[in-house]
Amino acid sequence: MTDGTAWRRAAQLLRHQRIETPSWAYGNSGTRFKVFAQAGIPRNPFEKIDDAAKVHELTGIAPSIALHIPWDRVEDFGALAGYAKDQGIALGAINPNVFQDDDYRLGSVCNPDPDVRSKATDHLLECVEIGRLVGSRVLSVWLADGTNYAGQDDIRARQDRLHASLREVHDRMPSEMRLLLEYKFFEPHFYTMDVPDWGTSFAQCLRIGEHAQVLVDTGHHAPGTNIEFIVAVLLREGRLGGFHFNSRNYADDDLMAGAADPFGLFRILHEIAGAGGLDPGAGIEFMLDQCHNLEPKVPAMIRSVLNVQEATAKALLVDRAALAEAQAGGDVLGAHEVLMDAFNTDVRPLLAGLREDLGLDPDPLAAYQRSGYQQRIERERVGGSQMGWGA
Ligand code: PSV
Ligand code: MN
Repeated sequence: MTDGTAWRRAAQLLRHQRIETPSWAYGNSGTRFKVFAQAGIPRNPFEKIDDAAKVHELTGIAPSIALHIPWDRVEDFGALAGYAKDQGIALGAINPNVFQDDDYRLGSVCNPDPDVRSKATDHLLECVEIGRLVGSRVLSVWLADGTNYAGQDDIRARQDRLHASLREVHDRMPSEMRLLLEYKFFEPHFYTMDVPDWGTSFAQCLRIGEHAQVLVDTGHHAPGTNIEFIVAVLLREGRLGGFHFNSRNYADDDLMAGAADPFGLFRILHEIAGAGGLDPGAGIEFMLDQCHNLEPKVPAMIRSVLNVQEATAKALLVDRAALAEAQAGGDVLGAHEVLMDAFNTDVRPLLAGLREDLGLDPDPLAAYQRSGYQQRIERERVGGSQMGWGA
């Protein structure tokens, strides 16, 4: 049961929610076994922007697209930003890529070879410059660095190298930019990853400087990890920079956010909402990082944005006064029930109403099907080469 006042308060915050979509999710993707090509896939970063703009047009809450460099490299980044603006969106986080070059076999900024470290650091600095050119305030760093065998390299020396590089980058960023350091517990290395977990990222961020924060990719944890606990601690420390939302069944599956475990997504958003992290200006980046291997990309992205929005709406409907009372009284079952009441609320009609208030179609997926956009891109995007993960 939802009382009108609670919903009105929730709706205020939901109007301001912003979810960034990743450029790479619009390209072809697959597994190491097969990439299935789809019709209508973008052939350049401009067409990726068109797709992201469509997602924003229909959802109203996805007004930016993250770039991955060099996958999204163009001659003139100012022109790319101008093009995005004309389509109604902005360019968001800049994701450097220091994992797809032969030089990075033994790592990028943690590589034992100082020349390779310089090359990687230069690329990070180039991404800072691209960010400055396009008006982005986020440098989102994920490193594939690590080792495969005990004794392969010195673990502490690698942490020192990591610090030296990221400190240099941090200190050369414009003051309004933040460096988000993403962690991942495995892959592509299996003995050590240099940033395997939130603790390592947090410790590095503390030493790097005040504009360094942790990025939580929901797919980058061992099964059973309590992600909302990590979120709560980072929020408390003021070092939660943002998210890469996606779903996983096993590991870094990168399925649609909210598909495999909507309750897990809700629990994360409950922690964020409780700490004021949904307030405008809270500075937490809500980004998606996923690939659509079987399903059509644009509607899958719309679905994912809506899934995050639904989880957020439910989190905002938690009766916090009742929860606090139950918690203070040691009422275990009562407290849990307050949370489950919110989770079990069907927020879809409420969100449809919110969209109507904003002048949007109440059902973005149906609107997409009616729009003819899919047919148009399949018709028009012929010739040239389709973009894909890693290109
Ligand atoms: C790595 O698995 C990751 O989550 C990082 O965010 C990358 O930049 C992204 O996926 C794209 O491959
Ligand atoms: Mn990620």
